[in-house]
Amino acid sequence: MEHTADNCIFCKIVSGEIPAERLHEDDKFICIRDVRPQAKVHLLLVTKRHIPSLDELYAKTGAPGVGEAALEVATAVARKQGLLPGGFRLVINTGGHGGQTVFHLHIHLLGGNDLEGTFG
Ligand code: DGP
Repeated sequence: MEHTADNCIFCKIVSGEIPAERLHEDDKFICIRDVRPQAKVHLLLVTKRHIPSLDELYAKTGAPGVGEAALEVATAVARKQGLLPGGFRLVINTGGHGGQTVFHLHIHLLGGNDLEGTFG
């Protein structure tokens, strides 16, 4: 199936068509809870724009500053959610081999427990 903004679950969450608690919102991102948490705290920082993947961000879309802003916002959210100074992990699955299942750019923010020994 082609991954377009029309059939994108995260676009529907961004637009409000599907309701979700927003732990953060700014002009570029929303932050929501992952429905299948893999850590005590498992959040998703989701771009407001429909950018299908990290590859698309840099190769095609031309959305300047999104990558840099994402790291800054993710760190600020982690701090606000009490994940510091304990620590946290950011993961961006990219493409099928990378384990990406939702083709709308998002960063997994994991923390709240010791993640040593787990990856992704
Ligand atoms: P990835 O495999 O990196 O594409 O991660 C997609 C994540 O999105 C996965 O951990 C489950 C989560 N997810 C899928 N559908 C929904 C949804 O409708 N709402 C929320 N909050 N999370 C979702």
